[in-house]
Amino acid sequence: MKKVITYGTFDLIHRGHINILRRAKDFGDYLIVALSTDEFTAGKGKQTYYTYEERKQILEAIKYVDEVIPETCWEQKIDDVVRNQVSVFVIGEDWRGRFDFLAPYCKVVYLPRTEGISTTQIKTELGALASAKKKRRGQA
Ligand code: C2G
Repeated sequence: MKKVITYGTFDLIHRGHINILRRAKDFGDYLIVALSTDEFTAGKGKQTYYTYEERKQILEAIKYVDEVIPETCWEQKIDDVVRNQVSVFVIGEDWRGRFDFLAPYCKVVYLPRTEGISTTQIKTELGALASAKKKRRGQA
């Protein structure tokens, strides 16, 4: 069994996430997603909409995902790769070069991001929608 691993926050799942999960799975036949815990995400300066448990439940419902494990720190990747006998590490090219230290342990792949979509963009646009609605109510 050829195992693949990827890491991320995966908040407010969108087509960019689905694209990288599908393409990561194509490198093997078992995909592990190391999902950033709420604490680790806060350390990345991000505030998630969904909790770790909610984000885990959503990921586990995606057909490309075989297993979800917690990402609690930056230093766990080599251990994750070795312990799970992972063949391929996949992540978006916004991280290009950052994880080359994994090369002695597994293939390291940086994939193009999906343009035009991000969790930040979704939050911003939903916020604008909510404000516009509130304003209309105030004028009604
Ligand atoms: N992604 C993508 N296209 C987008 C948005 C995200 O391909 N439009 C990819 C990212 O490149 C990443 C994955 O989706 O590979 C998850 O993205 P995030 O949830 O933003 O994760 P990130 O904050 O990059 O965390 O240790 C690594 C970190 O945990 C990665």
